[in-house]
Amino acid sequence: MKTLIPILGDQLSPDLSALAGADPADSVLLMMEVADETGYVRHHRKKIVYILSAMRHHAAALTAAGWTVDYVRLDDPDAADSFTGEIARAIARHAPDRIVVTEAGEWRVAAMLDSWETLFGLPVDIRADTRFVASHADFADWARDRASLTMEYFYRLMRRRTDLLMEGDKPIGGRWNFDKENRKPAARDLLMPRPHIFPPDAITQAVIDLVEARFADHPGSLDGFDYAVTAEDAERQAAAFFAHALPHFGDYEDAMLTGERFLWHSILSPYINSGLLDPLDLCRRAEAEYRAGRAPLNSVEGYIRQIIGWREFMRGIYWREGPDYVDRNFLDHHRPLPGWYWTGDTDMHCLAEAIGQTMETAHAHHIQRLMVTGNFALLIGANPAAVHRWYLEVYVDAYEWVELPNTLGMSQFGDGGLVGSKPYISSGAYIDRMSDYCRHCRYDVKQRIGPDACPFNALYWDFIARHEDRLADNHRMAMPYRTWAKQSPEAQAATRAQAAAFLDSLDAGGDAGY
Ligand code: FAD
Ligand code: DLZ
Ligand code: SF4
Repeated sequence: MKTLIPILGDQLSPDLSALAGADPADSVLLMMEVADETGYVRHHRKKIVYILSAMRHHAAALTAAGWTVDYVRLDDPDAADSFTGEIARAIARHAPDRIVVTEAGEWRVAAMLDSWETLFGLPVDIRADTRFVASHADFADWARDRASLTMEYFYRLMRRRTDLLMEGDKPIGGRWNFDKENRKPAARDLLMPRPHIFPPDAITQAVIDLVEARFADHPGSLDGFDYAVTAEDAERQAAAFFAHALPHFGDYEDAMLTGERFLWHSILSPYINSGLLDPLDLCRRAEAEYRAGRAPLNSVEGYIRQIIGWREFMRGIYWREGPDYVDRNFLDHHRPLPGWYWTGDTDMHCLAEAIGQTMETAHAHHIQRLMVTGNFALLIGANPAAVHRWYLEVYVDAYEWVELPNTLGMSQFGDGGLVGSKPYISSGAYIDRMSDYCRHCRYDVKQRIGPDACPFNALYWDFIARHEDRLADNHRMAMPYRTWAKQSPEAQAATRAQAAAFLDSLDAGGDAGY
């Protein structure tokens, strides 16, 4: 029976479920570069280069392994614009008896896969994506009848299921979570780990040329592309992470430093999300580092929690909440993002750093995403759908299933507390504690009022005051509401006037309006 096996751009794994049991002699693997995928948002140009180059390298690896791969390039003159259009063309070329495909990573593409059986009159076997620990049904079972969905409890289930960092039924070290130990600011250190640099080979260079010619209107620099685009190179970065960065991963997970883009992070998310690396394998290797005494428990537990906890939890939320999750806007926020979110051209040093590096590299680490760009967007009342589109555009690791719950849920509180139990907001004091940004900034983080005051300060209290109706009952917000209530009416009015002037200036196109 001749089988057509489409492999989507985030399915670059040798042990993909669609390939299980397939006979290379009787199967055609179809990989498609299509305009719908490169254009459904204005992806950062490095993100497009990474995905298309990784796809081309993966096709070569599959061919070398004995598969027949039919690869459609974006500049193929007969190319269709969509996955469905390419399937129609491939059916005409290969006359398959059936299609076998691994389920898509997002609602938009899942709907396409669901339409193929009727559209083409062929059996279509859509298989579960076995690269995740929890299936959709597992998450639904866990979530059913719970009053609230707390990641920590889901994480414990994942620990038990994978047996990671377990001693029988008990967590190693007597606790499930060592996050309290993981909030240290970092000092600059000449021995800090540096991620590997993978200069473009001929395949990547051809993609860079293509992207330069076709995507001039997309954001992001193409200069200095140095991501891994093969499983072997991604593995080199993983090995470097375990050897040099994992031991301090926990301590400095939330730290930020001017000019230091990577700190002790793994920089593996693009490779995990597109399939070049296996997340569970990485977790087992992290555990082995702990058991061999080469990495402390707070680091290893923290790393494993991000993957089998947060990553799996976000996917569960995405599929459970449905395609209209994207429309939620609990706080009724409607402001557009300032234009400088695409340039980093602002006097606020923390934002200039996070956005500048994002435009240059298509990467920023978690706390920059959450407590700098996300925090600011939330404080100014940016439309969560617009914030979501920005994150989906600019990060090399961004696919809707993981980006949307992180952005709309965790960062923008758009779901009213499903992912996070309170809004992730802070004044400048948090950024000052966790970074050296404020020392390099033209604003004074200690001031709330006046021309030199850090904008985060007045915006923070203005947010608190603005949302009293919606948030005052949240017991995790009790402290800021008590503190706000203790301030004199004059102080409150001055703070709100300061915030209003800033927001007016933002709406007028500036970043500070004093
Ligand atoms: P590390 O700090 O080394 O963490 C280890 C791994 O844990 C990561 O590689 C990643 O696979 C996983 N991880 C960590 N935190 C999360 C999380 N919150 N959700 C899911 N996985 C997590 N991550 C994405 O992979 N794609 C996204 O589109 C994405 N969008 C985000 C948007 C916002 C607003 C926020 C706050 C976070 C987002 N994240 C996203 C999560 C996180 O920021 C990135 O996974 C991380 O920065 C990737 O860098 P790293 O590989 O060096 O991670
Ligand atoms: C993100 C992306 C881009 C930019 N381009 C392609 C592409 O040309 N071909 C492809 O197969 N996949 C691409 N992708 C990734 C897909 O959007 C991803 O596989 C879906 O989001 C999965 O649901
Ligand atoms: Fe950011 Fe305020 Fe610090 Fe400047 S002073 S870096 S704006 S937090």
